[in-house]
Amino acid sequence: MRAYEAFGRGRLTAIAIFGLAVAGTVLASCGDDDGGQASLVTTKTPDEVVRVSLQEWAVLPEVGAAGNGVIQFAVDNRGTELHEFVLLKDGEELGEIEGIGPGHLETIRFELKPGNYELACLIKETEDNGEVEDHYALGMHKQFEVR
Ligand SMILES: [Cu+2]
Repeated sequence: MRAYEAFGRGRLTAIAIFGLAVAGTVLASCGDDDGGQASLVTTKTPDEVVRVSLQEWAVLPEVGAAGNGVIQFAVDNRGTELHEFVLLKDGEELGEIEGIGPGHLETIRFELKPGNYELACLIKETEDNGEVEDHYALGMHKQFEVR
């Protein structure tokens, strides 16, 4: 009986901890005023503009860091292949410009908090010979700091 009670309490404790963890997660995401990740893309007036060149096989921002706030990335494909521009944080995609053709310049704005981000091209193409060309693995990614 005693053992059973102990087990019962243990389970309740486990449930309570789980409940707190869930509540904590919910509070954390509610407390983050940006809400969902998609809302990091904005149409607000930029505080800063960062030019980024794409080429085979590199993502080359003209600066490695920017101040927090609204940052506009002006992305220029100087390569000969189709590329894209993706902003990542901890491996999660925060937004992207898909399919930027060679010679094209496109822009995207994000409202960003301080932290370490990554600029990348995530295109994976299967060549005629069956080989997969993975732009990220070939080197198309670069750390970017928001201060
Ligand atoms: Cu690419």
